[in-house]
Amino acid sequence: MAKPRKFSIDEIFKLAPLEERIYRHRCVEAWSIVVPWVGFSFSALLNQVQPTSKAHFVAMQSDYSPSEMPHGSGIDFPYVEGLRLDEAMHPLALLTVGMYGDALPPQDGAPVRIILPWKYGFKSIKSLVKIRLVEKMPPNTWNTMQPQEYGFYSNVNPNVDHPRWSQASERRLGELRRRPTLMFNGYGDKVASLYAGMDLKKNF
Ligand SMILES: Nc1nc2c(c(=O)[nH]1)N[C@H]1C(S)=C(S)[C@@H](COP(=O)(O)O)O[C@H]1N2
Ligand SMILES: [Mo]
Repeated sequence: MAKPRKFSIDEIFKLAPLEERIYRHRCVEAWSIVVPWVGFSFSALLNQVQPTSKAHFVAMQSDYSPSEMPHGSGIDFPYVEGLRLDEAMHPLALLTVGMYGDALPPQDGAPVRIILPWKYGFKSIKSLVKIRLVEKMPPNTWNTMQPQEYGFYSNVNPNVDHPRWSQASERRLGELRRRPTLMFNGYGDKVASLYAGMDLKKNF
């Protein structure tokens, strides 16, 4: 990046007008929910630091404060995620500061998280504190732990099953009947071009 810098939370709040965006959220474990988030396109933040021609990927890191956030899930901390730069710059990628018209509560990723509605939920990193622009594909927590089960891209895809369960359908929280899962979680008309020519079974 040509202009690396730190942002205070107040600066982030004022970077761009806050929008309410109602997105479908699909967890890799086949539950789903619809959430009204508050934020603005991630690109507004990334443009501030001016990505150079060497920036091919975005590496993101969550806060790691063991005293404030005790954990026992067995995953490596801090939680990390990554995106290709063009995915991160896509207008649907949301830098998120709120939900249901209010600030994000701690459990949903306060004070800032990313929401990527066409990808499985684990890509939507919570409590984001550090972002780097890098040349090579960065690690992501779930892929590092179980590479056969969780890929880097993790685009919602009803045709590529998880090794231990089907991804063809999902259970919307609060509903009894399962509904069919949609390619790219229903956002294909906007994001499919990012993956033109890619084998999505290999790049799961
Ligand atoms: N830092 C961090 N981000 C994370 C996770 C996590 O454990 N740590 N879990 C992911 C998973 S698996 C999902 S489905 C969503 C859940 O978001 P929610 O807790 O707001 O429902 O957050 C994702 N982001
Ligand atoms: Mo998840």
